[in-house]
Amino acid sequence: MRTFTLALTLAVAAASSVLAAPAPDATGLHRRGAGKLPFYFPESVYETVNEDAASRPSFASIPEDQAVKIATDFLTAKLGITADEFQVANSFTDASGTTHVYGAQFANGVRVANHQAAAHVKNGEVVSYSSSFGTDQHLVKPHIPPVQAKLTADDAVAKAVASTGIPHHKDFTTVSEYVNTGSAIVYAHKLQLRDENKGQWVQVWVDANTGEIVHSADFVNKSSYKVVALPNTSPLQGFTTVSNPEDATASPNGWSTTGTTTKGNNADVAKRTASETAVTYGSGSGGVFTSSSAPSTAANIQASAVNLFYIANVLHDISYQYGFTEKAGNFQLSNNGKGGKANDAVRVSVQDPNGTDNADFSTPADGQAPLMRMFVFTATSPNRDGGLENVIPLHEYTHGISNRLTGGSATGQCLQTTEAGGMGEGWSDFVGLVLTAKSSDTATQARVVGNYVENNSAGIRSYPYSTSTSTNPLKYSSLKTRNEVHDIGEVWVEFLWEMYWNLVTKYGFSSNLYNAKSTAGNVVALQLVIGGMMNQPCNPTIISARNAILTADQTFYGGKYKCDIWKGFAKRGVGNSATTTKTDKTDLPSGC
Ligand SMILES: *[C@@H]1O[C@H](CO)[C@@H](O)[C@H](O)[C@H]1NC(C)=O
Ligand SMILES: *[C@@H]1O[C@H](CO)[C@@H](O)[C@H](O)[C@H]1NC(C)=O
Ligand SMILES: *[C@@H]1O[C@H](CO)[C@@H](O)[C@H](O)[C@H]1NC(C)=O
Ligand SMILES: [Ca+2]
Ligand SMILES: [Zn+2]
Repeated sequence: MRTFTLALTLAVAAASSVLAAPAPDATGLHRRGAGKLPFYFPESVYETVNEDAASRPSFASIPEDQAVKIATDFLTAKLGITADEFQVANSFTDASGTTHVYGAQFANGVRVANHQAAAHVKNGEVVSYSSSFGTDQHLVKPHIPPVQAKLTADDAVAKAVASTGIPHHKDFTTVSEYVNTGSAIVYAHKLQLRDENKGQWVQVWVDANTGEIVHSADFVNKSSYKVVALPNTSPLQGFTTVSNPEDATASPNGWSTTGTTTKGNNADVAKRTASETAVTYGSGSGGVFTSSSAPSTAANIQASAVNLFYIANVLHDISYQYGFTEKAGNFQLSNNGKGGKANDAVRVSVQDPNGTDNADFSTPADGQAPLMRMFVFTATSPNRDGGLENVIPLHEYTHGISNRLTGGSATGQCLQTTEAGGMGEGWSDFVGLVLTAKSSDTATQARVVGNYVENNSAGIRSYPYSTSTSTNPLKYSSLKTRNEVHDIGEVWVEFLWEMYWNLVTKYGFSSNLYNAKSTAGNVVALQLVIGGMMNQPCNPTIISARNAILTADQTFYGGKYKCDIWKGFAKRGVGNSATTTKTDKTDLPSGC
């Protein structure tokens, strides 16, 4: 395991700990829906028909097609429609033996989009049903207009794009449907609009005769989290409510499974027992933190759980853009059919009872869930919670990324030598720094980690990170006397930090880290570092890890940043003629 402040050398599947930092600005983090498009859905009814059938165990379950027939006969009779006015869209049988049958009303062979109905069959009997187009008592047969369109599907697309400003999502083929608008049934073209960068994805029904949008469905789930919003680092900068922070590509089903707890596809964040059994999840979108009360108060556990859920998910979503995907071995409960091994969402232990003044992260191979343990820090009174200083959980999660990417995700054993483990600590601090960087930062500014939990402006490393050699004098030869992984990591960060600033100075800074294709220096630096992890050998040395970054520059950018990388490393002694003996060499290769 790697820890945040201490050198723990626990065996097993390489755990790691540390500090980390926040993320992108509002543009990158805030996802919104598609505004106020029309939406109408008739009031739905739900009725239990047969409680006895529901509660009886299912003995010999009948074939599913037979259950579907029972459901369909029931619904058509109940709703007063003919067999060809109802079509089943999907059905399945659950573990209790109940067959769920879903469909919609059809008229003139065309689906009425918001006239849905379902029936649920167990032991050959309908146990309950629902519908959104009336019951036998009050079904009003609406006037159905003919299948007639003045506008083509392409016309409808053009009109919808023009009126919403959202591009057409061509993966979805336009179909014709009726839609109940509340005042009439309208014949419409159904199509999708999507802007991945803005997190917008809507389905709209365009009146096939007037071109007006008459109905819509927003596929983007709404959520909000009260957190220490990246790029802020700790509660000293306050809490902010971030809305819809999910990235639609990395987390197509959102972050929270139910929208009510800190449990989802990417992370499972809870207060746990010493044996790591989840006891209390964070809930809703709340988040309270008062520094005058102990971290263990319920409100503070809630604040920490929500913040940790946010950080774990942000880093999941950002690292995804740079290549830490399902196939590369990332941490997800379900991989949505995109390859890799699933069932390994990050488990986070909020205010873990088994330690203090630290944090750690254990990374088994792909397919086995890692564990991030966050401890309370005891330097202050009241104590402080490491889960609220963003660089700490960012640092920890990055141990997971570096362990899974180095040498392939199937191993979990490729950062085990002291030098490789030291770089593991370094990558974790580096990602923390990158995600908490602000556009106003400067190269020579002192960046510290752990200042909040320790209530010490110097932080917990031996020097602040900076390109100034007086603020931070570390160089390659410093490793002749540094043998502890965090001490080694500090030196590695300095090499990366010099490279980062060469790139930011020359190519600028973007506060949107979600666009990995950006040419901004900070985005390029993050891609080079994550790309380097994919290339480097199992248990790399500093020389081979640097060379793997140079290879990433070749593969991603055709070698464009070669000299910016070399100059960064050479300034701190890892120049062209440097060897594993750790003697400083500041020379550059020819062409730089
Ligand atoms: C929205 O949330 C619901 C319930 O949490 C989930 O079933 C659905 O898949 C989510 N959809 C998207 C697009 O995130
Ligand atoms: C966790 O704490 C329990 C008692 O609080 C102790 O027995 C156990 O050894 C600890 N485990 C670890 C991994 O520190
Ligand atoms: C942090 O340190 C300052 C001065 O060093 C001290 O006044 C303050 O009480 C400390 N805060 C906490 C929460 O311990
Ligand atoms: Ca996985
Ligand atoms: Zn660490």
